[in-house]
Amino acid sequence: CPSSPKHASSPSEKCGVLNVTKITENGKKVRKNWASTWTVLQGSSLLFAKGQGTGTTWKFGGGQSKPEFSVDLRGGSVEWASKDKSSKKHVIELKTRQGTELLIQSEIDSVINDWYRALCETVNTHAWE
Ligand code: I3S
Repeated sequence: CPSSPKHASSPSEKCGVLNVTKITENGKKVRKNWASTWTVLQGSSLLFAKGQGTGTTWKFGGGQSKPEFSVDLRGGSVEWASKDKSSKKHVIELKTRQGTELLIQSEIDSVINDWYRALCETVNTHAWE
């Protein structure tokens, strides 16, 4: 991540639908399984829920709904994935301190650029405690 200047306007929370696959779990390589995934950045956590569609009224924490998967971004890294990681365009590679690696992708330039900025800012501002 390039060091990101702090802007008063930058979001600490962000959500949207992205294509996501895990590539490594606890340091072990796993098979790619791209899925369109409702993704929420909340503080230093990134939460994922599959199969929630694009509904905007749906929330985490509202009773029954729970994230299917979440990662802690503290101490992690964010970078643009190299070509050998995926043949797709606009892919972000996210590595967590716990040894999980994810690829995050959107066909839409502006969308993935916003996520890149937000994720970088998160790993830059939430140092490992
Ligand atoms: O890195 P890989 O192995 O080329 O990734 C592709 C495969 O995981 C493929 O699935 P199967 O090999 O299980 O059929 C996926 O469908 C592709 O999307 C993966 O490649 P991309 O380049 O799209 O990340």
